[in-house]
Amino acid sequence: MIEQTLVVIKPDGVQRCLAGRIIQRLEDVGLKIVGMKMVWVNKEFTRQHYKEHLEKHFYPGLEALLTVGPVIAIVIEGVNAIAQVRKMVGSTEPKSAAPGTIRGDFSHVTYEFADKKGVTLKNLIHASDSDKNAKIEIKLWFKKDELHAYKTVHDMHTIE
Ligand code: IDP
Ligand code: MG
Repeated sequence: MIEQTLVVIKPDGVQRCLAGRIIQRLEDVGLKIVGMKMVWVNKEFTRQHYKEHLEKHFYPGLEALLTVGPVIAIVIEGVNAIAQVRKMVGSTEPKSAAPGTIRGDFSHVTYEFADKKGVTLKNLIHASDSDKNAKIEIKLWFKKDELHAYKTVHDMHTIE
């Protein structure tokens, strides 16, 4: 039940100076940051992270976006954290992401617009989509000693 999930604030989120507001939302629901760092990833790393999308038409744009500037990688822990964070992130396409979600509140572009311009959809944030992928992605982005176990004030109201 207590899960860990990987969140990456992509370069568009970092460059729009939305990192603080995005992290605030995750903290506000009582989720815990157990690892966090700023990294500027290269193409090889991006290929590993987005392995499942390598053959997709949007991959070149996705690689270009992820490597254009530093990202903030975060490991978030909490009850059903994987689904909880995906819910807060919202749908992949900003146009369809519900108001109240991170993508719905801070972005608005469409698949059609991105594909016509030959760029990737700028939707601010990545979040692991399954238990299996969360484990693989956390291992890819973080060393064991970069993750921390500690208590927050939320713990007594949620897990204890
Ligand atoms: P997710 O980020 O919601 O998990 P995925 O399907 O895993 O969505 O796609 C990874 C990223 O690739 C998306 O967040 C978005 O930035 C980009 N992307 C996905 N589909 C398209 C598309 O059809 N056109 C352009 N970019 C896309
Ligand atoms: Mg995905």
